[in-house]
Amino acid sequence: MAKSKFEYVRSFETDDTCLRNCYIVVRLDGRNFHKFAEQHQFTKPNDERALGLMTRSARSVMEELEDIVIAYGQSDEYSFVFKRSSHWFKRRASKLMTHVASQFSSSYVFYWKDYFGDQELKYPPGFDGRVVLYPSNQNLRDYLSWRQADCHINNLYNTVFWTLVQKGGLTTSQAEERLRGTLAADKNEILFAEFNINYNNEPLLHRKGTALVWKKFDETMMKPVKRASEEQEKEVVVTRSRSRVVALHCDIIGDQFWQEHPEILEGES
Ligand code: DGT
Ligand code: MG
Ligand code: MG
Ligand code: MG
Ligand code: MG
Repeated sequence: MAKSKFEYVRSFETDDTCLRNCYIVVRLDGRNFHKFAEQHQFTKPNDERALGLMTRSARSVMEELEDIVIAYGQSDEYSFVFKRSSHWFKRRASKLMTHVASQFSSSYVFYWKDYFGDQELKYPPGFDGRVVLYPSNQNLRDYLSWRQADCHINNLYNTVFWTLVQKGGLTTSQAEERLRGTLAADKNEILFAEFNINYNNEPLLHRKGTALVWKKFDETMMKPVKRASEEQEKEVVVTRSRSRVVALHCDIIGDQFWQEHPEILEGES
């Protein structure tokens, strides 16, 4: 086919192929969710509806796109890990990132009513995205550990902060002042000594965030089969192996999670 004289503009496109043998991580984060949470009356510090909708949207990303082996989410962010051998969209960073971001955003709006019922969605939310490559299994585990540690640090702070305000009657600036310079042990102590709250009994969803992984299961169904030797069709039981996305609220920093889910990490040669 003859090329038009405009064809040369194609050469302005830059190559953004992700390096081979690396896990590709796409992390999304809600744009200005400080305001979004306020405008939609999210409960503080954790809104079950908002967290549920984030995870529903992430599930849609995993089910609709290829090669995502694990996703991890907390607050207004979700990280998606593509397997290191993925060839989806020729590993082009912009394709992967924009597919994740747009599938997630449209799902967030699409499933809004399932979590917020009649409460109106006041304006279209947006999510930023970035791509990071991790060459080793250890790097990838450290990345996910970093996000889960962030979840823990923020949730502990927010739990004490809002307890001081909601139950302790402090103003937000008094609570901020009270917590300045405190360590994790101090925060645990405030909760326990003053409010009889054992932080370790707070919901795992809030303390650990959400990991989405694929779980295999056997599906059995009846299938009509007609053998040559027989006149009539017969129903036989067939079993096939399928996978579904499951949500876990557990520690992903230690070894146990990775021993229980050996299919996530690929061997290193
Ligand atoms: P950004 O990401 O730079 O556009 O700005 P933000 O405002 O999204 O900041 P970010 O992502 O660092 O912090 C997340 C915000 O989302 C934070 O202000 C609290 C809010 N948020 C997330 N989850 C919840 C929730 O369950 N309840 C409430 N009340 N707020 C939440
Ligand atoms: Mg941010
Ligand atoms: Mg944000
Ligand atoms: Mg955030
Ligand atoms: Mg197209």
